[in-house]
Amino acid sequence: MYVRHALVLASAVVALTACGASSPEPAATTTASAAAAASPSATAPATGLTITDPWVKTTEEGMTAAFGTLVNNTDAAVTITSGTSPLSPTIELHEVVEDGGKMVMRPKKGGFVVPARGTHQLQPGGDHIMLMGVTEEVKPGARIAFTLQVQGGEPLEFTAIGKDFAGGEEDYQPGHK
Ligand SMILES: [Cu+2]
Repeated sequence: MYVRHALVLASAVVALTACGASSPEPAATTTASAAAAASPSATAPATGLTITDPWVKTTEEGMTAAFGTLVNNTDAAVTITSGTSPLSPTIELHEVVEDGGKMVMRPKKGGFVVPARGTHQLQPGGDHIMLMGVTEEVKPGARIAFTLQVQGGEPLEFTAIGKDFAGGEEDYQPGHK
């Protein structure tokens, strides 16, 4: 299970680096960090903000979420205030918090803050980009465009890859069970 998970992530990075290649090469010899460093398509030079391994949980319709690791290469904190994607007319920046003994998700006040020279994880069970009204099925390997608005900086544009996330339904949207 772990091995398969790692391979899927590595394939996503290769797909980004290849910039449109229809069939990603096996990624066994490519480390995630090396691929990310060589991936200008995921970089917003004006802010020095990048995202590594961006992915979207596969779904037929309705709600899903996007994840990845935001990386701030500058000496100042960067705040992401909103996001857009052709996949969903409504997108929110969510966090998962404990409320009365159960975990619920809600819009994150102030957005996502990526510390100077630091990272901010978007992952199942934690902060995530919430797609509220998915308009078409997301299949494994799908390429979904996103734009994140950055306070006082250029938007970050990237392509997230559709990925199955088995057994994580309750973790990823705990408030909707
Ligand atoms: Cu959510």
